[in-house]
Amino acid sequence: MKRKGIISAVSGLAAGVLVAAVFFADFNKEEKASSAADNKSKAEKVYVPYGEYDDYYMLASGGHSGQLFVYGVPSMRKIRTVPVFTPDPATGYGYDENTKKMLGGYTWGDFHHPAVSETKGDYDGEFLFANDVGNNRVAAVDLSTFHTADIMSLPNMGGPHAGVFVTENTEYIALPTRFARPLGGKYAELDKYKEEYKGVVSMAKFDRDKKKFNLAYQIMLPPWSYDLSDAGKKMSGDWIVMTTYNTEFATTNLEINASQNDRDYIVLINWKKLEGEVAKGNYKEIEGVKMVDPRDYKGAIYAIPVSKSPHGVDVTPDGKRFIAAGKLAPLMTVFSFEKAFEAIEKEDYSDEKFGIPVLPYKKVMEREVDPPGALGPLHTQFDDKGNAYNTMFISSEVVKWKVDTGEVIDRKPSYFSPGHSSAAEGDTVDPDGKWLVALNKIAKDNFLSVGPSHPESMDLFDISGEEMEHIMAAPVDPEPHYAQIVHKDKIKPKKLYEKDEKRKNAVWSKEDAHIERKGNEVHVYGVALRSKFVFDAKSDRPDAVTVNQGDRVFFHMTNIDLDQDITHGFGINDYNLNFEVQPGQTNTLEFVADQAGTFPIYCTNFCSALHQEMSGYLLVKPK
Ligand code: CUK
Ligand code: CUA
Repeated sequence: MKRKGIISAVSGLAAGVLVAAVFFADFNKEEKASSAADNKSKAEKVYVPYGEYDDYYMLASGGHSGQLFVYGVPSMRKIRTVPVFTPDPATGYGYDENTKKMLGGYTWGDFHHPAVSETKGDYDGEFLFANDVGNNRVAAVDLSTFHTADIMSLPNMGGPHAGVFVTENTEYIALPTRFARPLGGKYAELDKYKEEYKGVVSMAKFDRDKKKFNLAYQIMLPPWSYDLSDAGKKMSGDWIVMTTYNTEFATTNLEINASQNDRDYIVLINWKKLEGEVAKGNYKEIEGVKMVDPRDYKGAIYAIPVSKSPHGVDVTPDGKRFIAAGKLAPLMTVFSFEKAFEAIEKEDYSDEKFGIPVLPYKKVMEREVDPPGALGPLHTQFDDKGNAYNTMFISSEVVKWKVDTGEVIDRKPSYFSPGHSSAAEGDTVDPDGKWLVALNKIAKDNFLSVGPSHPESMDLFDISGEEMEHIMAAPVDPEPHYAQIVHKDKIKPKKLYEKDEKRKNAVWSKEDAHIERKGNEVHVYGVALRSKFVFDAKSDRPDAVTVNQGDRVFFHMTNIDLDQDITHGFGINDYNLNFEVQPGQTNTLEFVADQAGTFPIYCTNFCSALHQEMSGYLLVKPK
């Protein structure tokens, strides 16, 4: 294995030389270890024989593609891209009436953190929630169909980066802001930052039956920045923990100005308490949202000092501790919920910051874990044996250590510069301890070159033994920030959309296909089946539709092939339109026929030997 050019990954950092030395040493060790026999057994570990399945779904955020990437683990085969925040012409997402409305005109999103719905702190596999840092949205993907079910805009936010994470029974989907901003996004000079700008946490609720979000309340916070945070579990289930940076209130040149203080803060918020206050009417309505200031309610918010600019905080599977990863400080800090609750109980605090009581660091902190030479710790994952795993962005490695003692057990390089990692069931009360995927920011020479910019890279580690074993790297489109690895038995996808005779706009037989005209609206109630479209059963050309230029046309199409995987597409030549109907699904395409002429319609999704024949015409009579 040849590994070169790694120094540039850490260039610009004072510690670069030191770091490079540390992991060149590691590479040599690794090179000796990977004999041909080892490689064969590695290949066997990821080989899934034809006819069998991967054990896990990896549900990875698609970063600034706005989409969700579905991978199989351990094979690391990509299975699907599920469109979430961005239109997808292949599936017609953002083209058909329903998804177009859901996207609300946005053509991109920046999806950082997926969170699968939980019951008793365990993934229940029903829904996946997603944040959009780019355009302040939260989405729910229905994991029975892998379709986005709802998207909600979040007012008052400056990028909900620090979510999503869910409380242990998905009571709330929490999304703290990244950038402080005046409420309502109003104009306020940067000189007024401290007074006018606010940090906000959105607390969303999701109704699983109606598949709809509602924004229950928002929590107003100081204008700090927040990074990926977590909800408590079991004994700490009423709490959320959040990291902060920029407690300096810097408004320019953050790279320097937001790193001045040696300590930033972890913020503890009792969501249960705030929920009670909101129920009692103790909130202000701001920009149409119930806004609570937790400083008004004793016991609702506390801060704990932490080494500067932490990037993530994660709660251990037993819910007893929370671990902050330093980013700029080369260490992980283990805090104890028990000790924090004790300090709160005894009112053992005297300091405050921005009106928030500050618990004494020494009393709540259990230990600092500082593996020599390990730099840039970001996020923490867990296994079933009481170990934690931290990705080290700068020294490009994964560090395994014992939560109870802080003892470092193993360190393995990753190729290169991992952000998050994701362990099998790694966010639950019951992690599996089988696989860990490091989500790397830099691929360098891992794959055949595709020019100056490379794909991102994902390293698969086997973490079932005492030592971690690096198994393989797989390329991935930009850019998974985080992923959750869910056991395949927990996700129960549907085979078909059930036939529902009462469904609005649906037509279930060829004979019932018809066209209705109301003024300048033309509604086509059509069916798609192998291998034709039927728009009007009574016509001698049932696959042609004639409208007048300027008409508003609705194609309500139902796929009556109740047969798994027989999806029909629907493209209109020259009209820049395509959508699809999955087996048993009804979908509507709405557009104004502003171009006169003759336009072939064809099925875009290969569906049978006569797929090429599956076509028709849209005739638009000139005015
Ligand atoms: S972030 Cu990108 S690597 Cu948005 Cu959780 Cu840490
Ligand atoms: Cu229907 Cu191709």
